[in-house]
Amino acid sequence: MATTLTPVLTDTWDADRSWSLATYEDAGGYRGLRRALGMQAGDVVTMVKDSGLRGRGGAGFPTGMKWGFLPAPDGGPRYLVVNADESEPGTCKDTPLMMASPQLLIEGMIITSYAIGCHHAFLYVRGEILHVYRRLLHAIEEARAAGYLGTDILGSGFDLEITLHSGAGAYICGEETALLDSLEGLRGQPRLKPPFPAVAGLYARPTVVNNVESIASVPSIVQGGSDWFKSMGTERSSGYGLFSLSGHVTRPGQYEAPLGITLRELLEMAGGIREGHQLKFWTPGGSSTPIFTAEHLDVPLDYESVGAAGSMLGTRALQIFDETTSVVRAVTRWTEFYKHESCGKCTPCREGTYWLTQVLQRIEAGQGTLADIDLLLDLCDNILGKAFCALGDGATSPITSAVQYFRDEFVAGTHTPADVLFPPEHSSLF
Ligand code: L3W
Repeated sequence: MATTLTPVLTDTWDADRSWSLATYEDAGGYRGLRRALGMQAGDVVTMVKDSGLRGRGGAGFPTGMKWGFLPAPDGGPRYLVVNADESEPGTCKDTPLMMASPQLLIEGMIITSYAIGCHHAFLYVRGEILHVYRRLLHAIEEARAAGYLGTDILGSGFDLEITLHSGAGAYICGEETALLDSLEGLRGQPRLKPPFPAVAGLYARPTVVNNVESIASVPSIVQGGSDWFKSMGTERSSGYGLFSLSGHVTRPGQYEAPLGITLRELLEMAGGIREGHQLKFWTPGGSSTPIFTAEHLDVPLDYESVGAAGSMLGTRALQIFDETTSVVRAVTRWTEFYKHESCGKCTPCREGTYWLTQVLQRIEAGQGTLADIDLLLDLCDNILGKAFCALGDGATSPITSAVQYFRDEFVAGTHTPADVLFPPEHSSLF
């Protein structure tokens, strides 16, 4: 189930057997592919560039521009890798998309592969979601049987195979280069960039890595055209996207809407904060983005406006917390996650997330000191921008923003030790 203002990605989610090829074709599925196969590959890339589509996996990098970074063909293979390793706390859009409409993703993968000259695409799914893996496997088989995959697709002369790969349940494998290492059979750890995957990716060949929702947006862009896509959203954040509302909201779920919608508007569709309670804080884009408060209800949820207000649009995972939630507890829980998921490759992240967890657990237990709050901020300062990949940066975002907006709650978790209250040199005063 999804609520939608822009029925594209979620258009068929409520249909009977929405995941089947028959339902997808009845609703107009694979028309985008037919159109793309009649175009020059380069024109498909231009169309996606012109649409302004930006990566839906968190960073918002322009999708068509990324495709355009691939070097000129040299006769060797080039790959498309779809990142379906969705694991960021609160992020839960790609899983329902793949469950409800797997053919939309497959059609997007075929069009993208055609556009970039790839004949072997990979779909990397997180290990814990076996039901999604099964559904995708079935969908790939249905697509192949119908002539959408394999050799000479729809008589176009274009060949493509898709390999579905299950990860083993590591958050770091959502980082694109760790994902590539994992796909190659290595331990998933991030690689140094540059070179970016576009230049040297899977098996050191040019590779486009895109998020599920980005690729699922491609068929409608090819069908509707770039101007149609740009008619939604804002000037620099065009189109629509999935906004995932979770937590203390009356009707949690997926809301498809143009970028630039506000949380206030989304909450109206979602029945508001649960009855009798008020909004306390929320994440605009998963737990790796600085938290927002009730002050930010009217911030347009596009890349620029959220950035200007001090956070990131990220994955549009809107985790909503009411006044019954301890911000210290929430932040501690997120930090425990990052500590657990740190791959250990770099010292700032490996040691820093461990240390942050110790300090936060002390404060949560009411055993912290006032100096611990400065220590938290100092640790964050020593991780941000100094870790090997975005995991470390992300771990600091909820902490620094929570201290900024709710310092009192951190202070309440401290006790002032006796040697500070009664320093020995002042003992004669007492
Ligand atoms: C070629 C250049 N390619 C950049 C490509 C790059 C990548 C994309 C974005 O992190 C964020 C992170 C999370 N030549 C290029 C180039 N590229 N310059 O553009 O790159 P980057 O480094 O900006 O971001 P990233 O490392 O992909 C993603 C945030 O998303 N996030 C994500 C959460 C969700 C999950 C999950 O559930 N699996 O990760 C939430 O906020 O913190 O900042 O493709 O190669 N010159």
